[in-house]
Amino acid sequence: MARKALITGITGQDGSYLAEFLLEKGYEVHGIKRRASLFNTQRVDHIYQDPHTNNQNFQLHYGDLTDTSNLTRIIQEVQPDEVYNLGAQSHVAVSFEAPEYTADVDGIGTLRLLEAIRFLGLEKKTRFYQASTSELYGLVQEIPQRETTPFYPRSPYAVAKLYSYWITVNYREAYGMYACNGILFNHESPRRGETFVTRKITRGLANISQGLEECLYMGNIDSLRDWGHAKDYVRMQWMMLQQDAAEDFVIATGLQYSVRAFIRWSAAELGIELEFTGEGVDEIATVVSVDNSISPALKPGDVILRIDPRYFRPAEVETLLGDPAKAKAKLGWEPEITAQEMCAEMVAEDLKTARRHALLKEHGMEMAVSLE
Ligand code: NDP
Ligand code: GDR
Repeated sequence: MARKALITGITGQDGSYLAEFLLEKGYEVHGIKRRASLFNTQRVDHIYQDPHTNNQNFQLHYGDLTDTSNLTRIIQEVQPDEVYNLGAQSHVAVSFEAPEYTADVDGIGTLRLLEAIRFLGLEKKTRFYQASTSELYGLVQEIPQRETTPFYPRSPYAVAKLYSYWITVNYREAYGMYACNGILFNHESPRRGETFVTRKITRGLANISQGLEECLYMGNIDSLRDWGHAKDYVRMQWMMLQQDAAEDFVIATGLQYSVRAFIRWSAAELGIELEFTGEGVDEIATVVSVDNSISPALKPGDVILRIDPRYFRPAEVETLLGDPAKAKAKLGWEPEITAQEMCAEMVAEDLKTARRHALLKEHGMEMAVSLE
């Protein structure tokens, strides 16, 4: 019999890659999707199976992490061998605007799942993975950050995730459940949500290169992050549930770059050389030279990036750098895709979309480009 996995957040970036990965491993994959007024399954549509056919190994269930009875019913129906709790209000800046909702979903949602597993008597059968985060380190107490580094969360998102981290540890210790935390540093891909910084940059610059937008407005571009590729990171989520005993692991590349560096790499992929001038909120980026075969809409002297304080956060996490030594030593895990390779892949995908939109525009079929 195929092993069964239940993924919350299956419609998100990680959920979609993890679902692909588990299907390839022969799992029967179940996922929880939220009811929305528009289709919200774009990231998994390519693996979706017509519900009218038999022997499906990929099934979606309507649900929400705020709904205890719904979660309990789905777990009872599925009887999963593994639960991956990836569902979350995952945007740090948004968590300052919706702190209570974020706490409910990202904090209490985890408790609801753990309690459902226990209540149904599955605590010895069902293994549990919690999507913990480098945001727990917040105001960093040690460089680089490892499993033993003290936490100092700096946002409602991180505080909610701190609760989830500890309730996962607590259920492991109190009830002997196989429950573990992956403390994952930032990971990105062409499927990254459009308002996270890397995707905002690759998509924004690709649009600008084709004349679909004029300027990218950014927040703190001095911020430093340890960026990996989501594909490498979901592999590790599965590996963490295949050990003899549950343990928590930091997943990171061990390399750190600034948001400004990511902007430069993205621009370079589009044949654009940028010069940054000015300071603080007056900083701008100007095109120094451009390859018009890639970026036909631009010329030297164009200002394509400005700072907008609306993207500053009430409390910022300035620097994150992970130490993945434990994951390497105990699980043999190492990232295979570099941040620069990932950036190139993201730009290439966003450029394809921007070119399609530009072509439609040229033929009088302009499509509105969503902006934040
Ligand atoms: P995404 O934002 O891409 O996906 C989040 C998923 O959670 C979506 O499927 C979303 O559904 C779902 N979701 C949101 N609210 C609810 C709710 N109330 N009930 C049920 N599902 C809900 O995040 P990622 O894939 O990037 O991240 C996966 C997890 O890993 C998250 O928990 C995130 O906090 C955590 N994490 C992410 C890191 C990263 O760098 N990507 C690093 C460390 C941790 P919908 O599609 O309908 O919005
Ligand atoms: P983060 O990711 O907050 O680290 O959380 P994000 O990409 O949103 O921000 C990274 C850094 O870039 C700075 N920044 C901007 N960020 C956004 N979104 N938009 C901007 O315009 C902008 N300008 C500068 C931010 O201030 C920040 O310093 C992500 C999420 O996936 C979390 O769910 C996850 O837990 C952590 O990564 C690890």
